[in-house]
Amino acid sequence: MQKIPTIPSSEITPEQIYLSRRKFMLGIGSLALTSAVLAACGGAAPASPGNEAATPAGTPEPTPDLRQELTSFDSITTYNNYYEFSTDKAGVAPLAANFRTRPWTVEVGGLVAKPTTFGIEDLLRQFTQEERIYRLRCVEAWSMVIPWQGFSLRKLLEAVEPTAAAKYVRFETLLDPEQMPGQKVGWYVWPYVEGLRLDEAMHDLTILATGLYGKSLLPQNGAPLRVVVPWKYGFKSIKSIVKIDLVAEQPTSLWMAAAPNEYGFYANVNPSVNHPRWSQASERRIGELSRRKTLPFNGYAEQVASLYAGMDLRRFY
Ligand SMILES: Nc1nc2c(c(=O)[nH]1)N[C@H]1C(S)=C(S)[C@@H](COP(=O)(O)O)O[C@H]1N2
Ligand SMILES: [Mo]
Repeated sequence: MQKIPTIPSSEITPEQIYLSRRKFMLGIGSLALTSAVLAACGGAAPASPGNEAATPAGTPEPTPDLRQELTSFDSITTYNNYYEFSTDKAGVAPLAANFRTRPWTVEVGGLVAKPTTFGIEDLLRQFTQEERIYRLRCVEAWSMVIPWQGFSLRKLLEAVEPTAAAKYVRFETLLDPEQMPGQKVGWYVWPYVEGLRLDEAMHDLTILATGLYGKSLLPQNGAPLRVVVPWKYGFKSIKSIVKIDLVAEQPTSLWMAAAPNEYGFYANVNPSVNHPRWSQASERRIGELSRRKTLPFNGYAEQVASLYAGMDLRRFY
């Protein structure tokens, strides 16, 4: 009898499992998934297997399909910036391995009509989880392409009904030095804080991520819930969030407090505004040999440039 060659399950990568499941979902016509990919790819129909009919002949070239550029699961989960655990990228995952992500609550309040504390299970149940494949560009000039799952931050904010006085959103990471040894180091003002202008927070590209590559987030990537703002430097995408407040004044982030001349509030990816200590014109894509040119707004200019119309982006960096 002929032996059918099979791949031992230990050799199947998370990427292969993710891609085969995704193909299946496209086959059955998952609407949420398809529209999420459209949003993440700039509005043009992606050329994906089983979906060729979506691009009729004669229409302009579709936006490059980021699915072709996915960074490996291994790199995404072992090369991390998460100063609460370590300033050494390879040291984060081992130190975060036993981080407790259940039970977990997120308190959403401030200038809202309906302040609410959500359990993480409520968020997963109440808001449809979509796939979003985004570039991530760190201010340190390296980048990745990550297939997140999550939901638009806008949906959560709408649920609590911001008042007319709300102009900004302020986010806070868990404060727990027993679990997060980096918080015992006095260089930074803990907890990690980040902020967005309300219209940035309400933009469809801004998500709360709960997973990547079809699996729940691992602690090193900000489990159980983190922000992802793909057109801004990675430090804006705050991890392991416990508090979200609608506020009237521009919040001061951890990085603004630490080095105000180096890290501004906006932090939009901008190849023509250099960091005081290095160029931002190009980047090292993790897993690739040659450098790539950095794109204005990290490749999302078409969707977000209008948010900054009339602003001097050299001054508001
Ligand atoms: N709470 C918290 N969030 C954080 C950070 C951090 O140190 N603490 N690092 C930021 C930086 S600099 C980057 S580049 C991204 C990295 O996300 P990743 O490790 O999931 O790729 O997380 C951001 N969010
Ligand atoms: Mo970063």
